[in-house]
Amino acid sequence: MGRRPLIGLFPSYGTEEKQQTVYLRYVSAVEKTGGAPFVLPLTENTEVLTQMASLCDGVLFTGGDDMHPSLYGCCLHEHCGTLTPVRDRCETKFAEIYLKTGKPYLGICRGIQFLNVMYGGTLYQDIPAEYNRQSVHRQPKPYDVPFHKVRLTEGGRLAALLGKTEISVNSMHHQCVKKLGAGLAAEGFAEDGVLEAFSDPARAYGIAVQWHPEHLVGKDDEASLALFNSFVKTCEEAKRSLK
Ligand SMILES: [Mn+2]
Repeated sequence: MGRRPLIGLFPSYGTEEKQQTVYLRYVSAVEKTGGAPFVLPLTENTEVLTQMASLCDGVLFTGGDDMHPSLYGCCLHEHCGTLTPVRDRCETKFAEIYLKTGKPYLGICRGIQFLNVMYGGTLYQDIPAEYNRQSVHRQPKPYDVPFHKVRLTEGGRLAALLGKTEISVNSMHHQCVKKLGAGLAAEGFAEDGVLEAFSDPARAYGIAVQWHPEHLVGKDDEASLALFNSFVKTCEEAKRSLK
């Protein structure tokens, strides 16, 4: 058996103990679909980040705290959530290096918001306060059950990948994409118009979603498995073509 593709997981930052953490659901989902997950370091060291970027066959930009709105040119809204500037700085610096390699990525929750900002997009800092007071995108526990529908863009990358134009997803976010970043393609919207997925058509694999497929992979949810499977498979192919 060949070496599994190495999938870098970007971690969250714990302010109290200055620790980095990753939910094991991400680890399990990558493992289950054929990848070898490893946690990237929270550092701003360019040399280390460059080495890490070249080591990765793919990167999973994980969920987490809100980004500081100054990163997309906005003032802090009173309903913006918890901020972790350490993660913002390290992740931005890493992504600037990694995205230039053209290698695959998958973004989840904060991941879609973060990547959108990296492409020059902006965010609603709080959906009820800034987008629509009636919109509910924070479901109660349990999180491994669908909460709302997502209509996928017909003829889009994600619709082709999943073989359908509508899926049911979970939802644990209070921010979302406002202005879509340059060169990105909208891949799906909730019924209230909230953007739930995009892709970068210039990349072998660049997909980001607002929901949490890693919660549903364990329950063998078809669309969540297809998302992780296709990501890891493209990382495997990209790895071979670069060697
Ligand atoms: Mn949602």
